[in-house]
Amino acid sequence: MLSFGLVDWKAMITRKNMGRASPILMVLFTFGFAFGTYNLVTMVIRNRSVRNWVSDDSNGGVFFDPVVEMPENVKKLKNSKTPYHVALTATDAPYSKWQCRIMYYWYKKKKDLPGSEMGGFTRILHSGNPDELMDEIPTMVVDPLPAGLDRGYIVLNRPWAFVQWLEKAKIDEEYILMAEPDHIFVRPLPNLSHGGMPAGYPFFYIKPEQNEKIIRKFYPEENGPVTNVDPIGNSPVIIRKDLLEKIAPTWMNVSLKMKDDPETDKTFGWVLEMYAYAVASALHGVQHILRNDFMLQPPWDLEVGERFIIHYTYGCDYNLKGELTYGKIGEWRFDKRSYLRGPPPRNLSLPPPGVPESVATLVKMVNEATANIPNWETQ
Ligand SMILES: *[C@@H]1O[C@H](CO)[C@@H](O)[C@H](O)[C@H]1NC(C)=O
Ligand SMILES: *[C@@H]1O[C@H](CO)[C@@H](O)[C@H](O)[C@H]1NC(C)=O
Ligand SMILES: CC(=O)N[C@H]1CO[C@H](CO)[C@@H](O)[C@@H]1O
Repeated sequence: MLSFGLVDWKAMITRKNMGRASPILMVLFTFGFAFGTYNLVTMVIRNRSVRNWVSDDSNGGVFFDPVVEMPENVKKLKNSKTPYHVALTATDAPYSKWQCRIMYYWYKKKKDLPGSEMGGFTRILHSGNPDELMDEIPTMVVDPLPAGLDRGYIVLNRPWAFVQWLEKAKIDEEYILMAEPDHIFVRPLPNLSHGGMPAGYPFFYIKPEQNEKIIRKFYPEENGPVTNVDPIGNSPVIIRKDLLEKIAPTWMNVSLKMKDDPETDKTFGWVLEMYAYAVASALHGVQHILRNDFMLQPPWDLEVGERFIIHYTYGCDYNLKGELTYGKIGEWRFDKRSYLRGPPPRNLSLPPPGVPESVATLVKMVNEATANIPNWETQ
């Protein structure tokens, strides 16, 4: 047991108590294995368990975290949570404001529940000027891109907003969650990242492999296979701050270059800035743990289940029989785009019977927030 000549790490993933046979007090040993471009993994054997230990990334690389349990002393560390800062990029448009207010309401409600590793909260307001919500939501004002640079594609301001915030703000937490106004915390969200490996949500429409020709313009072959580019956007992502500090300026450059290239602009359209983040992180050798349970997207996901965030980007249209009429205005509907100029009214009607639980939960959560936020309809 002591002398692992060749360690089968795959077996370790599934076997938690490999050390049971030998009552060793404490043996530390280190070994490395080549796993693509992954770094060394250091293992700790303590008493009856073989466990993984630290995966540290000082070179911007990616780690693998093969084993399940941790020794007692590390468990204590783990129990002392690793909070992340919630960073919400936003504008001062009415449409952005009401979503931020609901978002922040649910952050406050879930923050201190068991399982949550949420730390502080900042709305990064990238319109350049304070707005009426400064007292309601912790906010830092940053500059928008110089006039004309975003070419009407407002989300190009996001990477620039992160660059400025990371430079200017004093952030207590070591990790950051990049969030968006149309996110509702439906369950307390733990820190899903693992050391140097951030966690992201795989979007079905982000397909680097199917866009190899375009990706290669920004991620040349010498960097590695196109599969290194994750099928994600910048949000939601939980990432270590020092990694985001490296990625954010590249993300900004890549998004501007992509916008400048007509073929890329046309092909990627409104998801261009998501691809830009995926490419920028790959350029820094950072890959993400892909967590399907990070979010749910009504009406496509029918139940909340074990997921953490409701992302209400899609319109929910149903007839009174509870049948989805996607793309066609429903007899009952909830669509954030119905409220471009101001907040939805309080107490929206609940969906008819037969509509999925995810949609009903979304509307109930919107209603709860709007009922409890003072001066809801005046902002
Ligand atoms: C971004 O682009 C500018 C201008 O081309 C360049 O000076 C800068 O070094 C680039 N930064 C990064 C991080 O790529
Ligand atoms: C909300 O609307 C329903 C009808 O859709 C009504 O029965 C209920 O009293 C309203 N609740 C509040 C708090 O206004
Ligand atoms: C619940 C959970 O996975 N928490 C993680 C938060 O971040 C730390 C640091 O990477 C991890 O070790 C925890 O496992």
